[in-house]
Amino acid sequence: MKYSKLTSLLLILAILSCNEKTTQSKIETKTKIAQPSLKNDTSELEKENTSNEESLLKGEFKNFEIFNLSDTIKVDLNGDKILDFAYLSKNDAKQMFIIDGQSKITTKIGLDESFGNMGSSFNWVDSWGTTNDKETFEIIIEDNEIIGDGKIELTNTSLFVRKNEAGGGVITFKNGKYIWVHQSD
Ligand SMILES: [Ca+2]
Repeated sequence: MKYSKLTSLLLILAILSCNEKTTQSKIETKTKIAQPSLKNDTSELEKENTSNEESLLKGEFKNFEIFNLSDTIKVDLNGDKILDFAYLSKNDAKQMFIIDGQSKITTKIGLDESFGNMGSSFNWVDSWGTTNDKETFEIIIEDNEIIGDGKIELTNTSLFVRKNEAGGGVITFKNGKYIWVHQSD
């Protein structure tokens, strides 16, 4: 009698422990969650930014080409039919230089008085490129106030610089030097 009670007790304990194991293994089962790929999203975003930039510029230029800030732009800027090289320095100051294709002389851009305080550094520039438009608009600022606007004739292929949603300007070769045409409020 005593023996049989003990057997029953052991049997009950064995069943209980078995049940516990089953529950535990259910909890331990892990579900794998698929990681969404971010790569496609990023390239879509870049595409969107570029097309936004393009559509904004379409309102300002008839003919233009956007370049990367790290690109050297090879185009004749002074009208002598020899390609010149324009680039932005890689350091934080982002200064602009143009190497004349014929004389190989490097000119630092931004020193002419037409640049005001826009030319000492171009680190504010988000995009730049070239335009072949024959004329462009100019916003005339005096003492930080807009006093008018007008049209400026462009005799050569010119560079433009832009800050997102803030405007910028055009750099064009006129009367023997590179000048600034202001296109921002
Ligand atoms: Ca040239």
